[in-house]
Amino acid sequence: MANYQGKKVVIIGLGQTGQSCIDFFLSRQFAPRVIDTRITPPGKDKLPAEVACHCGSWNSEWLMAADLIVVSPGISLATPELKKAADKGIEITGDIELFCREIDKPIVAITGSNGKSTVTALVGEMAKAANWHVAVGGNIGTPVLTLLAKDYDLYVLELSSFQLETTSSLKAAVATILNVTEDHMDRYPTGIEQYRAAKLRIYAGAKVCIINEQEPQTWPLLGRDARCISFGINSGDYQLNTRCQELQIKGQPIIDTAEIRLVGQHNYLNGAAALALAMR
Ligand code: UMA
Repeated sequence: MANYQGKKVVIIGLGQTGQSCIDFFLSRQFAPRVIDTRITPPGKDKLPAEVACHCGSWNSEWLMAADLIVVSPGISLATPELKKAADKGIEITGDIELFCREIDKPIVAITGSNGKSTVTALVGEMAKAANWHVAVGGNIGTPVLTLLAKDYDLYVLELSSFQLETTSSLKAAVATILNVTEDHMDRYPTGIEQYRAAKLRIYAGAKVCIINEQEPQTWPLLGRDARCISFGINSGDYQLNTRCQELQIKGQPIIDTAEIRLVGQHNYLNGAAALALAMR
C-alpha cells in the first residue's frame, strides 16, 4: 500500500474518476484539493468541507505547489498547465496507477479501439462461472479505485489509451490490445503511432500478451516475443474458424458459433480473444 501522507495532492476533474480518487484519499485520512475547469461540475456541492475545490479555470498556484497531480482520463497531459507542472518535476499520474500500487492480486488488462467492453464483460463472466471472486472495472464504467472497497481474487480491467498514458506500475497477469484503428485523434496530434504507443504500455510488465494474429499493430513494439499468444480469423492459437463456424484452441473445437449468444464475426473474434485471456 502506497503512503501519501504529507503529500500535497491535487485531483483534476470532478467526474467519476475524480470522485473515486477523492474517496480513495479521504479513506486514507487526508484531504486532496480538486480542480475542475467547468464552472459548476456535478458533485461539487456534495464534496466534504475539508476537500478544497477550484472550479471554472485552472489554478496554477495549486498545481505548482503539488507533490502529486492525479489527472482524470478525459484531460490531456498536453494541457499547457500540466506540461508546466511536469517540467517542474511534479509527478502526474492517474487512477489506474494508484490502483496498481495497492493491489497484489492478478489483473487481466484489456484495451483496443473496438470490442474492449465486450471482451472485458465476457472474461468477467467466464471468471465468475469458474468461481473466481472477480471484480470488473475501468473504462467500462466502474472506476477502479471503487473496487478497493472489497477484497477480490482477480481483477478484469478495461483500460483506455487515456488511462494507460498515466499508468506505469501495471504488471498484468495477462494483457491484450484487441485492435488499433484511428480513434481519439484529437488527443494524438502526431497520429496513430502516438495512440498505439499509449496502448502498448499495457504490455510493459505483462506476463502474457494476447495479440491479434492479423493486426501487427497489436504486437509488442519489438515484435512477437515469448510472452505472445495469438487470436485471429482462421489463424492463431485461439481462432474463429470460418469454414467450420467454430472457435478452436490450437485446432481443437471448443464451441459452435451458433451456440454463442453474441452475433457477428467481430463478436466471435471477441469470443476467441476472451477465451485466450481466460485460459491463462
Ligand atoms: N474536465 C476538466 N477539464 C478538462 C476536461 C475535463 O476539468 O479539460 C473535467 C470535467 O469537467 C469533468 C471531469 O473532468 O468533471 C470528467 O473527467 P473524465 O472526462 O475523465 O470522465 P470521468 O467521468 O472521470 O470518466 C472516465 C472515462 N472518461 C473518459 O475517458 C473521457 C470513462 O470512460 C470511464 O468509464 C470512467 O472514467 C471510469 O473509469 C468513458 C469514455 O468515453 C466511457 N472513454 C473513452 C472511450 O471509451 O472511448 C476513452
